[in-house]
Amino acid sequence: MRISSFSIHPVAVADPPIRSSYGLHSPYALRTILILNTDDGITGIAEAHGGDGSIAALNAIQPMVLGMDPFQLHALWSNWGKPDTSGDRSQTWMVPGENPRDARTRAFAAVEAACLDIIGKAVGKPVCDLLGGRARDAAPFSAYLFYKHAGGGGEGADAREDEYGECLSPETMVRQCRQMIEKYGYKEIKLKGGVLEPEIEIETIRALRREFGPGYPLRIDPNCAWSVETSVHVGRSLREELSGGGYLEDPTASMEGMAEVRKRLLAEGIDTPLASNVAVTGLDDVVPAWRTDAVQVVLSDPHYWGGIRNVQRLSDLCDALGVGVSMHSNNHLGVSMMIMAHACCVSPGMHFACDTHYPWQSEQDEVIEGGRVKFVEGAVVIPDKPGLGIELDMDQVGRLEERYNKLTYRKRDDAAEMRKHVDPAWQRILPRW
Ligand code: GKR
Ligand code: MG
Repeated sequence: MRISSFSIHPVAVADPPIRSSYGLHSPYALRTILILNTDDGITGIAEAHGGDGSIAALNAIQPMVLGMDPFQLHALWSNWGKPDTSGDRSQTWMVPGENPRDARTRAFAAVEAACLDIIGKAVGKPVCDLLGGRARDAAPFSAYLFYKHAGGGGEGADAREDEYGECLSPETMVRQCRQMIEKYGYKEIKLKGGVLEPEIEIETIRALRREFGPGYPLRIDPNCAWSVETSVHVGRSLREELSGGGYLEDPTASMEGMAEVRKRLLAEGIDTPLASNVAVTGLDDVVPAWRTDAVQVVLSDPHYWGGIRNVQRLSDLCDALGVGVSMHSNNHLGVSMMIMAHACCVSPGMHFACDTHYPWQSEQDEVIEGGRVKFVEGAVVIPDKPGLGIELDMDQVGRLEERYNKLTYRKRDDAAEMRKHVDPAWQRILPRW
C-alpha cells in the first residue's frame, strides 16, 4: 500500500473572545485538515494547527509522504519529524503552534495520525488497538475555564453569542463552570489564569472549591504570568485547593524559575505538583525537568509532541521517572478531539483528565460527519470503528475553508487582538505580577 494523494484544507473556526496571558483569542481560530489517500482506496485524516507556518511545514513534508508506505513511520520521524533542539522551543513567548522549531514535528504528527487512521481502516481496528490496546476505554477531559468577554466568536454578519457571556469575576467563572459541568459532565476543573490580578484568580479558585467541593480536582494555569515570588504566594494561598489531584501549571517562566518555585514551596512543606506545557515541549525536555524537579506533571500534546505514539512514549518515560502526565490543548475540531482521545487511551500513565478547548467551538463549525464528538460523563468513549473512528463532512470543510480564504490574518496573534479589542497599549510582559 502506498500514499497516492496528500491534500490540505486550511479552515477558520469561530472562537469566542477568551483571554490568557498571551492576550485575546481572535474571532476565528485557524486549523488545518490533512487528507491522505492510498493507492488501494483508503482515506486517512488528521487535524493540525493552522495558518501559514503549519501549511508551509505540511507542504514541505508532502514529497516525502507521497509514495510512502503508511506502515513505515520510523524513517519519516528520524529524517524529518524530530524537533529542533538548537534554540528556544518553549512556549514562553510564542503560542503553541507558532514556534517554527517544532513546525516539522507538528507536520509529522499530522501525517502519523492520518497514517494510523489508514492502518486502522486497513486492518479493521481502532487506532488505540493498533498501539498495544487500551489503558482505558474512554478519555476523561476537564472543564477548561477561561476569563472572557461577551460573545461567541465570528465577525460581522457571522458574529455569534455563546451561552457563557462575559466572565471576568469569580462569580461568573463559577457560573461558567456550572454550565460546562452540567452540559458535559466533567469531573476535573482547569482555570486559565494570568489574566486578572492574582488575588482575584486566587479568589476564583476558592469560589470554585466552595461551589464544587474537593471531589473536583482544580488546577490553574497563568502561562508564566507570575514572578517566582508571586507563584510561591499563589501556591501557598491555594495549598488546600490545589491538593488532591490538582496542580499549579506554568506559574512562572523557564525551567529554572519553575525549579525555584518548587524548591521554595517544598521548603514550606507544600507539595503541590507543578505542571508544564510551556517549559517542557518535547521528549528531550523531560529528563532535565525531572533532574531539576522543575516539573512533576508533563503536559503532552499529540500535535506538537510528534504524534500519538510520542504521547505513549512520554507516558512510559514519565512512568519510569515517577513523573505525572496530562494533556495540553489548543482550539480544535473533532478530528483533533479523536486524535487526543486515542492518545490518552493508549497512555497508561495519563492519570489526570486532559485539557480540551472543544466546548469553545460551536456545533455549526464541526467538520466531522454526524456532528460533534460527544462527552459521556466528561469523557470521550473510543467508538467501535476502525482508525480514528470518524469521517469528514466535506461540505463543512469547504464552508470553513472558504471562510479561511476571506480572512486577512494567517497566524495566531493574541497580543494584536488584545490591542485591537481591549487595550491599544497592551504588551505581553513576563512576569506581569
Ligand atoms: O488557548 O489561550 C489559549 C491557551 O492559553 C493555550 O494557548 C495554551 O497553550 O491552553 C494552553 C495551555 O495550557 O497553556
Ligand atoms: Mg498550559
